[in-house]
Amino acid sequence: MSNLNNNNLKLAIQKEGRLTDETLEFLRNCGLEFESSKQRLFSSCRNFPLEILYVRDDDIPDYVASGTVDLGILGQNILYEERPAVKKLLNLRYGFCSLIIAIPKESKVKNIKDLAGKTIATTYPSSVKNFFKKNNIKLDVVRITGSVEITPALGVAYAIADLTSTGSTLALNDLKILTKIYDSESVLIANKESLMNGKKDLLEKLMVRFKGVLSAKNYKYVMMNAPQEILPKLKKITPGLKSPTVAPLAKEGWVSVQTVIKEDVFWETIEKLKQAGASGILVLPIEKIII
Ligand code: PRT
Ligand code: ZN
Repeated sequence: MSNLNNNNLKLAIQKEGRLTDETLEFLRNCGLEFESSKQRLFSSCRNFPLEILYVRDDDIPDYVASGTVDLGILGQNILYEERPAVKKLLNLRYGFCSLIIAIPKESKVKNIKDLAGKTIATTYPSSVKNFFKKNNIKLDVVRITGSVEITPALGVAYAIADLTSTGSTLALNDLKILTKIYDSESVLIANKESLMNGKKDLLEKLMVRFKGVLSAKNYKYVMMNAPQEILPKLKKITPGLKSPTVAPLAKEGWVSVQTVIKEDVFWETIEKLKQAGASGILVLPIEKIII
């Protein structure tokens, strides 16, 4: 790592795993240009003073906490499990999964209380111990590093606590979900010192890019035609981010309106706009929103 420039920001990401592709895509969407290949230990961005280090996800909390790097991207599940002394800056809206407790399909267990005295296998022992402690249930937690889902069939454990996203691994192993411990997604974390010292300005610049791409995901750009007299109604239907741009149309008494709609209320808002009298509605994706 002797080639790293110490004045640059350093970001650790997963070298090869579930979060790698989406993390690289997110960074590129943020306008960062860099080479990435499976052989690399790190790469320098061509257009931003940032070095990207490729490491195992389990090492990211230590690298960030110790200041070896300023920033890291990893699953929130690892933060919940290890509780490193780092600051979470952003949720990145990918890598969604949940830590759940699962039991054999044919099990009669209905409630977590019924697990008292039994054995549960997991890669997340702290999270699991905390969960049962909070619920005042005593049981044995066995730490397993891989293929937790086969432990009930092997007789190693009665139940498991594991991450799941699609649920297909559970189904394949004849397991069913009893309850959820927490939801997780990919997050950006920072070293606490880096937030305060000379790198603060650089970090703020990078955050503008990150937040710009993240907020763009939540909005759509909409263009429509409408009779001028319904403008006040349209403004009420699409409150928010930016006041609408209104331009006259060749057709007498009609205007073109451009505005931004939040993704989570998108379809209901479009319905309301149509009912109010808007027509020719065009929807465009937004690449970035810089506020
Ligand atoms: O080599 P390295 O140590 O870097 O990687 P790793 O093998 O420890 O981690 P990796 O690449 O498997 O996961 C990285 C991160 O992806 C995790 O920390 C989570 O934040 C996130 N993530 C999202 C998941 C899943 N979804 C997921 N489904 N991590 C693991 N799984 C596993 C789960 O453990 C189970 O074995 O996938 C299986 C279940 O998946 P479904 O789709 O069948 O439910
Ligand atoms: Zn790992």
